[in-house]
Amino acid sequence: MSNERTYIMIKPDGVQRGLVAEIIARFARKGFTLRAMKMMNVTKEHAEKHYADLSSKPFFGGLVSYMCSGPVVAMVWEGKDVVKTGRKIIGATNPAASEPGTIRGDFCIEVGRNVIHGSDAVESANHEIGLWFPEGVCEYEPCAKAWIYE
Ligand code: DAT
Ligand code: MG
Repeated sequence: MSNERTYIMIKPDGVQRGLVAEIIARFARKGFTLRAMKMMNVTKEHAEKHYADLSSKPFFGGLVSYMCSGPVVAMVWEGKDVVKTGRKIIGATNPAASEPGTIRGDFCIEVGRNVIHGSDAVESANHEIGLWFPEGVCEYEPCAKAWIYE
């Protein structure tokens, strides 16, 4: 299914460190379609909702305040297997274990400053897209589709 969608977010450290263009380029040049993008400050309540499944973790408070420490860039990307492939492009949660060539492997060092979020499953992607883009995404026909998919 080439219209699978995932929620990708450049975290405050990624924005502050000037990685926005680099990260967008990695998804775009792969052939994925950008369906929505906005820069925004995140409220504590919204960050807590996004990471609700981690609320019992000892790092939850630090994670929420990190997510609220500066603007993020929220995006929806679309394409065949984009959830799974997006996670590969991003790399392992802990940058110490992320392979070189992945975003986390190339651009960060610590798990609490790992520059980017990507949905971990199609169901969580749909949930996160609804949470971050209640206004919906941009529907348009990407002109390069026939050059990317056979
Ligand atoms: P991912 O972001 O790879 O989906 P996750 O959903 O397990 O990872 O955790 C969400 C974020 O929480 C992660 O990007 C960074 C932070 N985090 C996870 N495990 C952590 C840990 N052991 N210590 C500190 N922060 C952690
Ligand atoms: Mg996760």
